[in-house]
Amino acid sequence: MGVVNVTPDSFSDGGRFLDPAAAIAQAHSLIEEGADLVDIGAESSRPGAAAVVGADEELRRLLPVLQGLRGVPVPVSVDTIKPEVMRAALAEGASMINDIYALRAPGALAAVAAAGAAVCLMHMQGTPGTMQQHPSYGDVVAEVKAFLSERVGAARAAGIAPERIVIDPGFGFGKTLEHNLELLRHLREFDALGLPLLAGWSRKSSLGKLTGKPAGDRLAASIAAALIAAQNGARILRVHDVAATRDALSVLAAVEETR
Ligand code: HH2
Repeated sequence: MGVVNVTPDSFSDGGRFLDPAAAIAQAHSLIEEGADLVDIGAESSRPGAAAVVGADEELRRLLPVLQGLRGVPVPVSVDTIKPEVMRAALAEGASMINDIYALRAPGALAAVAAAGAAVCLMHMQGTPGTMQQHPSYGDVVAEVKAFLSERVGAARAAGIAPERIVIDPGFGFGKTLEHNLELLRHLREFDALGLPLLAGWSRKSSLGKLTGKPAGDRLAASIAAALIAAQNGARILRVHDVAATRDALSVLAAVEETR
């Protein structure tokens, strides 16, 4: 999954793709690099993100990009927490909603169910504004798993078919470096939920803590994390650097084929 942020303030690519033409071009490059789907976001969820963007502004950023991507050969996912944005994006050709709130906003379950769309349900403790202040768990793996299991139940009860659901432990969302590492180590335990797992480590601050490098210099660390996630069962990797991640995955695939 290649990421394009149509935002002024995303932590790693903020401002680069705010212009719709630049965002569309970036999505095309990621597809050429081998992305199997693209994820378009128009509201930053970076830790400490202050102002919540209104639905009008989010749609103003998003819709021209979705219009420009009509007919691309891969599914387009939209990273949003707002039901009205979900409905408009799905009407504009998106086929998946990537929701860091896991469809907890009133009306979100119905918006996805009504369109027959796919969804990624992600775990987050708290909200982006405050989530990194005091992340706290008894057993992070068990708690994230229980949350996702509850959200999958809610999605299924709302009429979303299991074939359309992806789960994500939400690396960096209300989690310390240790929590993120613990989840990565125990990713296989999420197999018990019987759904494809998405992992997003690309350029995240935990990698900055491990390497001492700023977001723009975390490619090697991002690939290492992506590869470990893939080895531990992740089926979708949400990344900014598609070509390099693909190269790493082709080595892993070759090794696994001969096992
Ligand atoms: N991470 C980010 C945003 N959306 N969605 C899922 N499902 N999983 C993730 O790990 C995830 C996500 C944060 O990264 P980015 O989009 O690059 O930054 P920002 O939120 O600042 O736009």
